[in-house]
Amino acid sequence: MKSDTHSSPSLRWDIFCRVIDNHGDLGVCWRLCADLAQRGHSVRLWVDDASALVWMAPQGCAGVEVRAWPTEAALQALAQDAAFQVGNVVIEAFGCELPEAFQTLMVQGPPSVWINLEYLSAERYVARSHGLASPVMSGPARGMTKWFFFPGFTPNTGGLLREPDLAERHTAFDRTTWLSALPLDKPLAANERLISLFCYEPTALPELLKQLSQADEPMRVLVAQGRPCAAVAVATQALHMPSRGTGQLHISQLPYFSQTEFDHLLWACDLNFVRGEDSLVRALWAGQPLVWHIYPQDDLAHHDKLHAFEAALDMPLTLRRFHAVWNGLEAAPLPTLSRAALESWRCWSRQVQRGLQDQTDLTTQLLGFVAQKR
Ligand code: TRH
Repeated sequence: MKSDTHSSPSLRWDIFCRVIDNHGDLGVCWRLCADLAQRGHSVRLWVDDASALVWMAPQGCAGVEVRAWPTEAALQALAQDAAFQVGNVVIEAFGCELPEAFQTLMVQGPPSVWINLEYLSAERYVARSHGLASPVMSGPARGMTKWFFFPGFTPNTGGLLREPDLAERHTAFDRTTWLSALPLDKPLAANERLISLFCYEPTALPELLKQLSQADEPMRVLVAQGRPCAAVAVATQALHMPSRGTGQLHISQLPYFSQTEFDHLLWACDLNFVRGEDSLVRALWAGQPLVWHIYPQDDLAHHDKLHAFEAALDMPLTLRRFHAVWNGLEAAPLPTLSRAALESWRCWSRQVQRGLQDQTDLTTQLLGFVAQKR
């Protein structure tokens, strides 16, 4: 059987994912699984905590089978199961180590292409390391080769996840109808500026809410479920502000959305605060102004990562300043979200969206890479 859009053979994939924290590890893996399945491949997703799929992908996806991270006993049973075959491609996402007993199954079966899918970064090492071989030196798979696959923002990297029908769906999106069906505590008014908020706990959050309450037009902040809702509750309390906002600001909590609906949120808003990895990419595809709360690392490695992103995408200075404060790199006051700033960020976002759309998406690149290595 041939896969639909890219005339590569339909393959069987085993994708392994460990949820470290938050939702990005599973979020990225699920998008990849669904994209592969839509292109005619069959995918097993092995994950140690699939609980978030209840809201992220409530309908599941034909062609994707979700399996619990295999225990030793489960792998022994698979070894006895004559019908079980390791996939043509095995992906360990974000350096999660494959169980040794699964490696043994790989050694015993027909050869699989073994890929380590890495985190997204715009740093220079990404282009240098993308596609490199990593010989396995120990364990049951000693002598085999893993391949590094690095997502990225330039043609010499693995690119970004982007489903073949994404632009078409975006163009057909009916913002007004979608917004009118949102389950909100207070209906939206036509003149409200819409801001989605998906973040960790930025120190500048109270300042942002205060600034929005004093804006010269109505502002609606749509707060994503989970940590963002908790962070906003703490911030409003610290400000002695009603939990629903004050002045020009109205704060509405959102339910957990599916990934598809989360995309719609980003398409519908005038400004998107996003975080981590997957929501950043989706905000780039939305083409609306965005502010990125980068995943903070103890060794402050995220500072370089943020600067590399800003440089790679030639971010305007005003937006870089906002990012520096929002991400806690500078203790300066949070710059004002003026109309002029938002307009210039919108022009930049559109330009970036167009530029990135011209590049080959991650799944297409991955299929090409696998075809070379088989
Ligand atoms: O949740 P994140 O912060 O994820 C991470 C993790 O911290 C991970 O360990 C780290 O490695 C990575 O960032 C860099 O942010 P991210 O990546 O945007 O993932 C969120 C996912 O949740 C994304 O797929 C979108 C999805 N989502 C929904 O589908 N519906 C929702 O309502 C919300 C709020 C998110």
